[in-house]
Amino acid sequence: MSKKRVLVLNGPNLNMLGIREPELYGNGDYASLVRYVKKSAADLGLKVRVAQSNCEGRLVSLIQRAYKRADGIVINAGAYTHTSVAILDALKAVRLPVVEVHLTDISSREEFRRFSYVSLAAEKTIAGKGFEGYKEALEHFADKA
Ligand code: DHK
Repeated sequence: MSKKRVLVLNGPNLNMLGIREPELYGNGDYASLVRYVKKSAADLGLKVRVAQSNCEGRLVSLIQRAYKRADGIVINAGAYTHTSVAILDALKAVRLPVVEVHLTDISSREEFRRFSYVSLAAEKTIAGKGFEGYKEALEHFADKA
């Protein structure tokens, strides 16, 4: 059986990990997150593509590109989580299973972070577990037959 292909997508400011608010997001930088995701995927027997963009339209295009090229999407849309109907529509358009990830617990932060458009397209949301949340999201796809 061929390996499942998962697109791991990160939105704005996640490239600033290690620098941005370490008390919230931790000390690990974006390169170490990418390494962690790739290692987790390899351990789970998944084929992974990891991408990051600060631009909403670019994220929409990357989601569209996943159509017929990926079996699932793991997404941390950063601040676009709370604002982007365009990203929600793209996730719905490609009809792929989606797991939403957040490094922090968005339900216990500012009021404006409590609502997530991405959740409306996601099978599962994992928040507040740091890098480990990405591994848990990949496990969701590895567990599926
Ligand atoms: C990342 C961001 O950049 C924020 O805008 C979200 C999310 C939370 C995270 O916890 O990974 O509100």
